[in-house]
Amino acid sequence: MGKILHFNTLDSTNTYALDHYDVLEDGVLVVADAQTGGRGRLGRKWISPEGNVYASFVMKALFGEIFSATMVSSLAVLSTVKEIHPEIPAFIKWPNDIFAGTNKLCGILCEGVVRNGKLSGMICGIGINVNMSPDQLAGVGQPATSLLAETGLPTDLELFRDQLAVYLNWYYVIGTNRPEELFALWREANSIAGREVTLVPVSGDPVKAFVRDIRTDGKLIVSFHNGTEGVFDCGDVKIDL
Ligand code: BT5
Repeated sequence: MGKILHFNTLDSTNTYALDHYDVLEDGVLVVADAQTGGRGRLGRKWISPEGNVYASFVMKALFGEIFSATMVSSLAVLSTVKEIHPEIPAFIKWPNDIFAGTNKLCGILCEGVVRNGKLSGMICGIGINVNMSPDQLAGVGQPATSLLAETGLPTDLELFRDQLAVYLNWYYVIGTNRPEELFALWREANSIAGREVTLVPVSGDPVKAFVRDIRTDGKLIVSFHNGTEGVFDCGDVKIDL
């Protein structure tokens, strides 16, 4: 079973884990019942009321590409959701989300820890909407869902966090021993290869493309409608249905 360090409220579990990295054990999961300053990517906010899972996984071993840390986290979330609620149509939505259907269920923010000018480890922050009500979800600002909204049933947070910690350590061990196997599992769980998508870069206009494959560093190999090819790694993707 994975080790868990529990708090009632933190500003952000990622900030706590980054600030206390040197004294935290490898493989520990820092969890909070609520966050007052939950963070997304690129300075965005993560809405963090009580009732959900907010967790940061401490990885001191580096393996494969940097993106491997995100692979560990997204596979662990997907396995936990599928084990507790197999009926939910959850999937990994490139690059760092778990979706159910067309709605965001979970966001992941992996941050590097630098010591003496070198990457020393990774902190992977995971926010999963568990018992968030439809009213609360409406305030998120983009299509979002929760385990409660999907199933109509409340989920035991402690059970979910315990299972998540087990799966995180499970995929962490696979990644450190056999990074190519971790990548194969992640690639398979990712529904994006072979799909028509709209690439939404961080700056610039959205553009339609076909995803040919995913590289081991997590970047997408795409072809555009004018016949050219490219690599996409910076921004979001909308899957064209
Ligand atoms: C993410 O960012 O999806 C990464 C979120 C990581 C949150 C975890 S919670 C534990 C740990 N501690 C932290 O402080 N952070 C991590 P991004 O792809 O940038 O998505 C952010 C966008 O998602 C926001 O701009 C909103 O549109 C939307 N959003 C905010 N809160 C949400 C929620 N609870 N559920 C679904 N979408 C949300």
